Amino acid sequence: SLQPIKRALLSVSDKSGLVEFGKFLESQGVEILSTGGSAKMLAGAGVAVTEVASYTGFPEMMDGRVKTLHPKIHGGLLALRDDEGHVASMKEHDIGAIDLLVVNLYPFEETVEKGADFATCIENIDIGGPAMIRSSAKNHKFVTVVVEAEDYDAVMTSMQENNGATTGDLRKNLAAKAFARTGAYDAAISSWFASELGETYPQRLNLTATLKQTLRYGENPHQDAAFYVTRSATPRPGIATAVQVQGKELSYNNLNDTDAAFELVSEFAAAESPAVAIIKHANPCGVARGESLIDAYNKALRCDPVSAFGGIIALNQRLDAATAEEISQIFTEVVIAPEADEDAVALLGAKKNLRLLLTGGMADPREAGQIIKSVAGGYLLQGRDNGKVTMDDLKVVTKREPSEQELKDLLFAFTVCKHVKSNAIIYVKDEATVGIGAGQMSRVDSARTAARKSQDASEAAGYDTVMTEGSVVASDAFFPFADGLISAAEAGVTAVIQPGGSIRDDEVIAAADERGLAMVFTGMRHFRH
Ligand code: 93A
Repeated sequence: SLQPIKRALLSVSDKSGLVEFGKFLESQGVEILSTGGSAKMLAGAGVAVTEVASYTGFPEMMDGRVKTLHPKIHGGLLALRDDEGHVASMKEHDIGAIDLLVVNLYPFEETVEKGADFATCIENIDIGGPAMIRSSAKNHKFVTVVVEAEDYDAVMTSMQENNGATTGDLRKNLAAKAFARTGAYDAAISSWFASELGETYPQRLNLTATLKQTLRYGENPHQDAAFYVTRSATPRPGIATAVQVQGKELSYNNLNDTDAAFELVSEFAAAESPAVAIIKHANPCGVARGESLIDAYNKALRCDPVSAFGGIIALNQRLDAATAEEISQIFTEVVIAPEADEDAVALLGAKKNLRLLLTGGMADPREAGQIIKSVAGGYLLQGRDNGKVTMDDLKVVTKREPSEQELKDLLFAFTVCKHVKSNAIIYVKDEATVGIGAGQMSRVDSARTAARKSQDASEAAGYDTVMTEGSVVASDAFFPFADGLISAAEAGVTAVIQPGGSIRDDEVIAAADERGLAMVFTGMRHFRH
């Protein structure tokens, strides 16, 4: 049979709804125990409360570090009411049963998010609260535990319907929620510590995240899916920070592709020049820098307009009306940019199926971070690929030195490589991709695929020559044989960038020299699987 709640302990940092709930409990004849600030607020509103300090006979001490850590509290929460021994102990030590615990914790996460100093963060680690929450949740057979103001209603309803008691189902659900809260709280503390210690390499798995959106389905309609975002004082601008200005709900694939698009375009500093990336199935089908945003967009589109249909477009600068107008000429799923002009927003507003996302800023390509991938029975963890090859890293290995324009294009091509599924082969001319080979199981196939696609696009556009003619090529990892390089040479490239490091480097260099190509080694590869 259900026992009505007779004694409650209320100790909350987030005091919203506290007075109302306290008044309700009082009306039900519940004796209320409470800590410093919570007691003050209740008493101030005319609710009869007993201070925990007077109840235990121990004052709150050490700046509140010790307020509820007392056997009279924990005994009252943990005692099994149907166990003779427990009941005897309660009697012997004058411990009263506490049937309802209402605690929300010191705002540790918010304190970190605000960028507080180390000592302030430490002071905001709640010890007594989680201890009481865990005691109550363990003893949910008898105790109701509430860790969030939003659950006050459910408790009030249950008490009203059950003569002042709660149902076992509710207590069990609240207990599960309580352990989820203390678990997430400790995870937040541990990941904050890890970042304080400068652990950029993922020694620690951080899965602390909040549900942002339940998705209609995953990669396929028969898969469940959801979008979780991590908490951070300085969130990485991108898919998680983006505000959707218009358009229907984003799908799992949209989110994944939009992330890929924005991460890629973030490689290109907005201050240097406008850049645009067009993405399909998480791979780019066109990337370019331009004199203006619209110029960059048109250059990116030229690479593979067939694939760009229904694609996702990412921009590294504020979207203007002219570019928005140009974008709206073909069907596009998503446009993501740091900001947008009002008239650009209005223009895209006419396209009901197009989603416009604004991130509020660009992401730093050099920032450290974690990449988590699930495998059967576990997770694979690595630091994000924040490597970036610069002019200084390049080693010329051929007789011919690359020209200045070639060097610019080579670096551009290698940067794009980083965001293309391996094996990646990228042809570039005038800081625009002109051929992209992605995800083939052999490097030579990627080289050939890119060249063939470029040829198709060139023919369809009615160009006299294939776009790869006079371009440069990048390979995300070394050419294991000369064949990939020879295929690129046949497509008309004049210069090559690749990590180097194959046992057959000599053969590959000789093949480049024979054809008068310039080649540079980066010493760094950019696999992406
Ligand atoms: O400093 S504590 O870890 N030590 C405690 O014994 C303790 N008991 C409750 N923090 C403790 N609390 C927390 O105080 C609660 O979790 C709640 O967040 C807060 C409520 O304090 P007040 O009622 O004084 O505003």
